[in-house]
Amino acid sequence: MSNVKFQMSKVIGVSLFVLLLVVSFWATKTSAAPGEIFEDDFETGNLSKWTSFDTGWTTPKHAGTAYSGDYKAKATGSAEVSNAALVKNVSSSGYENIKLTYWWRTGGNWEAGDILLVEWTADGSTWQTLQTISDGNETTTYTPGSYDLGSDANNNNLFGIRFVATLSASDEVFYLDDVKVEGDAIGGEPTPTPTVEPTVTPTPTVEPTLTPTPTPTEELTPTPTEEPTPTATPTPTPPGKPSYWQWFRDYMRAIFEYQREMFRRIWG
Ligand SMILES: [Ca+2]
Ligand SMILES: [Ca+2]
Ligand SMILES: [Ca+2]
Repeated sequence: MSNVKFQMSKVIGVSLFVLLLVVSFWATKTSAAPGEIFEDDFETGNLSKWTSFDTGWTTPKHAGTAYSGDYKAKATGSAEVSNAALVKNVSSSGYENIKLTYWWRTGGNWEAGDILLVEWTADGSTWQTLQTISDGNETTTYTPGSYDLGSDANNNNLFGIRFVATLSASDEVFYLDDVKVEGDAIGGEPTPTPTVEPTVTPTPTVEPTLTPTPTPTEELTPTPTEEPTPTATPTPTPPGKPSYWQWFRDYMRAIFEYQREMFRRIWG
């Protein structure tokens, strides 16, 4: 019994230890993404994270046409959708090696003049093109876009990105999901590393607290159960046989004495 208890507490101790390891590993993973300057997976169901967006840009819910989750940004063609921009001005101050990533696909048959431009700015007004999607580049498979921007993008509070659509008909669409702007913190990445280590170090505190507890339970439980059981067996003393009556009397007395002794031991 007590050995089982001891084994149980060992198991609990080990699982707590493993849990702590997992938690601290998870903490490492989450804090290890320090360079995120901007991200939108559009799961808010709106474009509120963006600086501005022109007519044609929406976030309809439909998991089948999203890259992640249920939502993506969508540009739907119409007569008004000419240079329709989805813009994000975001300061990259404190970061270098700026990188823009996103996932995109198209819908419908684009023609000459249907176009989508992916651009970025270092001064807030001059835009440089990173990618041009036009007639012939249509794909219904989500495709990654990934661009390392120049040093002008570093540590810059005028930094911005935009997606500009010119699509003439309602069946000509562009889907955008999981947009991310990342960079390296200027002056190294010491910030995530110390946060990890303290979380791991407290783990030994679990082991000592658990190991001493089973020892007293082992000693105490068996002691009371052992004592009464053996004492009952030795007492019965069979009587001798002088004459018949004498023997009978002695025999009855012996039984009586035996019972009295037994009662005394059990109840009193
Ligand atoms: Ca999404
Ligand atoms: Ca086409
Ligand atoms: Ca068209």
